[in-house]
Amino acid sequence: MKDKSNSSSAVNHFCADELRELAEKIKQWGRELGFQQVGITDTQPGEHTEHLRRWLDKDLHGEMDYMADREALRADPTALHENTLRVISLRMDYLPPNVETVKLLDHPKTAYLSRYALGRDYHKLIRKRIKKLADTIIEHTGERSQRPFVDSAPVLERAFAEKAGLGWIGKNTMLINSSMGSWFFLGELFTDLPLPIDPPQTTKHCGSCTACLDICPTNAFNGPFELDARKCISYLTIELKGSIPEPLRGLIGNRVFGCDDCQLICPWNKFAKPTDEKDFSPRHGLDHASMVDLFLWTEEEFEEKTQASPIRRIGYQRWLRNLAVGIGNGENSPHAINALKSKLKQSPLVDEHIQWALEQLAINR
Ligand code: B12
Repeated sequence: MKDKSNSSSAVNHFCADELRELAEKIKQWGRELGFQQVGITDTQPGEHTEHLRRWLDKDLHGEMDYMADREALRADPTALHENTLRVISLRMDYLPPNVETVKLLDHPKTAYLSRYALGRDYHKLIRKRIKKLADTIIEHTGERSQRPFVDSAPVLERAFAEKAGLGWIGKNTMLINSSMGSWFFLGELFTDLPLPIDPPQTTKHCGSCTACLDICPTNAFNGPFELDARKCISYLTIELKGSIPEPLRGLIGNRVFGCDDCQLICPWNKFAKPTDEKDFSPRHGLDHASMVDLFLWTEEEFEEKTQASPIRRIGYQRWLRNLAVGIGNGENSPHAINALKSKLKQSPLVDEHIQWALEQLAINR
């Protein structure tokens, strides 16, 4: 079904039936590439640009300047990629089978790393797969104007996923799917193909439930649908470059990289199905590692063991910062105290959090 004119600018030489057939094929190709759900929508993020503007006005994005810098691109996909007529939104589940979750929270010795970060980095995998989908579309339609995106691009991913029918945005701001919960990543393919649009998810199924808002260890939700990222443990352990505000350190518990609490408590996640995507399987025993053992990694070990992992992004100093806080919230033992002392003189940032941890352990003797 080659585009008879074969030039990306002339995008509509397909009749409605051909486009409908193509849309079904694209969803099939997406599933064959490991995406559990594929939806198609237009390029209008609608009310979400106002929600974003209000969120930025309240500085709820903290140090995430990238959320403000490219606000205009987030509001208009055609400004991000010319000729874009449709956003193809794709869901990839990531919860590894047989990993502990709730039981690990606030454990005095064992580290809790958010379940999305136990295996290989999803950005590379998802971008590669969406690129493959784009190439398959070109094989069938001729040259196209298309571009894959995942996470770090200025795209309101959850807004488009909700509009493409993949689920609804819950009170914890996660996209939730009634048959899968929220344990999945999102990605997009911007395309110049005028494909038929799928019906949006218009109903939210949170009802009167506020479990996610109530369970948040740092009380980071100002209310339904509004997260103060500056208080979110995921932000504090991943995005924040400097010192973790002291009043929040004790609330972090053993959550040393990201946080899943507002997902773990969500009743819709009882329907979550484990992924068979090998890349997301835990590596280096990260799903049940002791905080002291992880803290004692040398910089070389950190570099080696976090290769192609989402963890690599925070760097060794922030890794030690997070673990010092976790150990400070944990069990007082000569082993923990010696480990903390062994990493002094790393950097002012790490020293500050080690000193805090030693004080906590002394207090909680
Ligand atoms: C910045 C960011 C963060 C920040 C801020 C989170 C946030 N809520 O904005 C931090 C670092 C805290 C973070 C944490 C996490 N993140 Co994050 N993050 C992003 C990123 C890059 C941008 C999100 C964004 O646009 N925020 C802007 C604000 C304004 O949006 P918002 O808070 O979601 O608010 C929206 C809703 O409230 C919505 N809304 C809907 N209905 C209503 C009704 C009303 C009345 C109102 C007011 C608003 C409203 O309007 C707002 C705009 O859409 C996206 C990738 C992307 N490009 O989209 C990934 C992304 C959202 N993150 C993701 C994940 C997995 C996580 C973590 C689970 C990781 C972890 N385990 O630590 C946590 C979850 C924390 C949480 N509850 O959100 C996934 C989510 C997948 C899913 N199922 O939803 C994404 C999509 C990445 C990906 N490609 O898979 N993240």
